[in-house]
Amino acid sequence: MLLKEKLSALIPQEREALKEIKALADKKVDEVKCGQVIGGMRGCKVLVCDTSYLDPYEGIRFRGYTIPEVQKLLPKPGENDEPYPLGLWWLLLTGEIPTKEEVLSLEEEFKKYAYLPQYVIDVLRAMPADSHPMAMFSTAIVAMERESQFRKRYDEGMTKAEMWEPMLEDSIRLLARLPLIAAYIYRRKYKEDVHIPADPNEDWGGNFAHMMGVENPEYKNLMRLYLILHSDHESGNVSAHTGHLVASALSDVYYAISAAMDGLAGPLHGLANQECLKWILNLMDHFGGRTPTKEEIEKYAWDTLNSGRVIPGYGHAVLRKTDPRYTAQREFALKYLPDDPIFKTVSNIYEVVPEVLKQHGKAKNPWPNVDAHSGVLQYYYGVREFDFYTVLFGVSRALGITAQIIWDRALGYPIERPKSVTRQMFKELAENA
Ligand code: CMX
Repeated sequence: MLLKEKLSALIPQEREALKEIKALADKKVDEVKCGQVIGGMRGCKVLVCDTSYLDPYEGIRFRGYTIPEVQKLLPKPGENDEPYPLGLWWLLLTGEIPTKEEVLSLEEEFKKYAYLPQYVIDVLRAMPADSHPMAMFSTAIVAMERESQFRKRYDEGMTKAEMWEPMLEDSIRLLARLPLIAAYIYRRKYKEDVHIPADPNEDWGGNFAHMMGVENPEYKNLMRLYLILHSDHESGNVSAHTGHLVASALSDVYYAISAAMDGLAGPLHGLANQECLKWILNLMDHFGGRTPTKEEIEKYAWDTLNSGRVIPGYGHAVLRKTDPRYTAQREFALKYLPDDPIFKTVSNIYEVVPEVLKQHGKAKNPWPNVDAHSGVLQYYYGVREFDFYTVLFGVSRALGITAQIIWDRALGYPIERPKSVTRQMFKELAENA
């Protein structure tokens, strides 16, 4: 496999490079303030992640490339299409923009594992009809743990240096199936349990759109874009950090990604896309289904804040400007659905809410994040079941987390184990500092 060959060549160099950092073991890299610990470790530099970096004012760079650069440089199925999401996975893993041939080799490798075993279907069907799609998604993933090559090789006594190989194998097998699992959940829950077989001629991203049942080339493009945008956001966010933490105990990819999905399912993280479209549609309903004026949006936003709720899709723990993932989706909307009334509402909200949040004076970042725009695009193409939206996010996020944890094993990072002290000890530490 071309990707494995590339990684086999890269890993020894990167292990050597890590030795230089290990030699600096006693050097200070950060000072941690009391407020940071009590405040969810905000801003503490305690994680290392090479797949992407999130600059507060510039937004995400995947291996140094901005979103517009990635859109321009990664190979595409056709001239006017968005890139292959698996090209991004190659980039995250290797740091290099792949050739089309390299991406197509990965597409072929994925196709070998792109089937849904009957036992996974049975597990999903056994879950009560009102189970949340994210609970179903996470359950299906962990159910497949029995197939882990990593666990098998661990039981056979593989060395630490070999661990990245079965991690890569498991990741490919899992990622190959995620769109099938997600589409199965979608069609079981919302489309009368009628399922659409994979199309062997489609790429990983296009096939996902096809199996969801939206036969529209624009939606396939949207899906490719979506899968790229939501993939990686360095490693401190809840889902990526959970994946890293769980995998640090040498739990395999199935355990790590299932746990990561449980974190993504929280309304302050990935579930915000579901909450956000709900907020927008409630806002429109409140004004008789029409696009509300900016004054009306302002009042509605204040009502939300005054009732003690957050405005979903706005704010971020790291970002301090409009999320470039929001901007990329806005550009897609301007191209394909400029006159859609919900998109117009999203645009008006963008002109009003940052000012409201500034006046409100609490949120450190009044600007929109990725979740403020993703729902309207799905809704436009007919995917209108909000509680499914986080599953779409999850399929994409698994690209980033698997890339991160394959490298965790390649570099032999240890089990994560920070120190906790009692609240009293912590107070004394701060008082005596
Ligand atoms: N609406 C109202 N209040 C907000 C707010 C928003 N959109 N964003 C932040 N605040 C509030 C916080 O709740 C906090 O209030 P308290 O002091 O009463 O607890 C205060 O402003 C300070 O928060 P912060 O330091 O600016 O933000 P945090 O790093 O604590 O939280 C986030 C970041 C994303 C959880 C928060 O902005 C939020 O709840 N946003 C809405 C939900 C959302 O869009 N989440 C998706 C994020 C992207 C993703 O992970 O998918």
